[in-house]
Amino acid sequence: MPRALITGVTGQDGSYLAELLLGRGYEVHGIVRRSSSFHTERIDHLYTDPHLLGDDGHGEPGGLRLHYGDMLDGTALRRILDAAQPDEVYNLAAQSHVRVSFDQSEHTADVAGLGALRLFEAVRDHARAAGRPVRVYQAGSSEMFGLAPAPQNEASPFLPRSPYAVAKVAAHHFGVTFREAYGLFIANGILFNHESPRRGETFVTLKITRAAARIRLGLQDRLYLGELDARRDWGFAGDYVVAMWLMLQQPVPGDFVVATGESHSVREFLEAAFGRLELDWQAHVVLDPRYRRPVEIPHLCGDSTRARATLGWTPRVRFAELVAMMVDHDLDLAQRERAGGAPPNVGPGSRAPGPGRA
Ligand code: NAP
Ligand code: F7E
Repeated sequence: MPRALITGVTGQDGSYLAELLLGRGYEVHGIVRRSSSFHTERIDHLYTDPHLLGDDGHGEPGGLRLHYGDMLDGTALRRILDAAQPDEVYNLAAQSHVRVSFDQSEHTADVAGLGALRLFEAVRDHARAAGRPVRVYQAGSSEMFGLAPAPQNEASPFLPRSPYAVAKVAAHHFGVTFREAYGLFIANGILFNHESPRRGETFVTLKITRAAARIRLGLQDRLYLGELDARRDWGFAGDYVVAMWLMLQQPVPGDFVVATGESHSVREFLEAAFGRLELDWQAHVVLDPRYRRPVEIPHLCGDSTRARATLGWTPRVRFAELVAMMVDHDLDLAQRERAGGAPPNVGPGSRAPGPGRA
């Protein structure tokens, strides 16, 4: 039975990837940060309390197993590698919000940049000590391209425009360096924006679909947003984790752009999402400078020719279907909220803007 370790398993991509790997017969190990409150909603449906299985720590292989750890703690990463003995490691952990990375630049660089280095060093030592190969996926981002003209592919320059993007560029180069210096199998995915009903609430897509659904049901009236003209290449997270897995099944490691090849502005996303609910977004959206970044990236649109040719990967969900999936999910959520009588001031854009609502 193959074993995989996922950092960032509690995030959007971590949950889809864990589902994919469990479905393919992997034993999946995930790293969870200690928190004062539960934050495992995205993977609760995949996890069985070992006590219910009669597991004394030496139970049957398989399933999802969770370990406390943090990308800031190299010792813990090494112990987790020893405990999990993974064949494949997926490094998805990051402070992944671009706007927040301007507020928490050192932390973002530590987790997303140095964190990757800590993990690669730990994998290098673990693989040597265990005497077997370990394949690593590094979650790179289209943000690394920054101002490089669209469409961006593997040959485009990295011109990052945020602390987040700079940290991801560093992680990318750590990966290439460790591949060349030590012969480690490290594949760098360069993924363009990918969304789903499990997206974090402060990313623009889910912020819009959540608000549109609540406005439709009279649970809120306004949605506060920043830049509306920026264009992004939005795909479905469930499709993108397949590309991650395929990268680790190749005979040699490489770097791959993963994208739909279609870009839309935030304005177009608003039109599609509100339009599905027969609402006029212009009657509800209020521009709020606090949601703008100090510098913006105007246009990201990926050319994933290499991934399509080499991995045989292709995105199944296109823009209109993605928007519909998210709006329909959030409408169902809002209907349940209304039925439960939750207070009307709960939801993105209607709460007092705070650090968590960026
Ligand atoms: P996400 O939903 O924000 O999840 C990030 C994960 O990282 C969460 O599990 C989070 O744990 C964990 N994490 C944060 N800080 C950590 C730390 N110090 N130690 C250990 N874990 C930590 O992000 P996502 O959308 O799933 O994206 C997955 C990865 O792909 C990220 O690295 C992101 O930067 C990258 N990426 C995403 C996109 C996209 O469009 N989604 C595109 C390109 C690249 P908590 O639950 O405890 O916060
Ligand atoms: O912003 C604009 C914002 O925060 C998209 C992360 O997964 O994808 C994501 O980064 C656009 C930007 O995603 C609001 O200025 C307007 O132009 O949803 P976002 P992102 O910054 O593209 C990349 C590939 C990653 O790697 C990242 O980890 O929408 N925008 N008004 C807004 N954005 C937010 N969040 N909130 C607003 O109110």
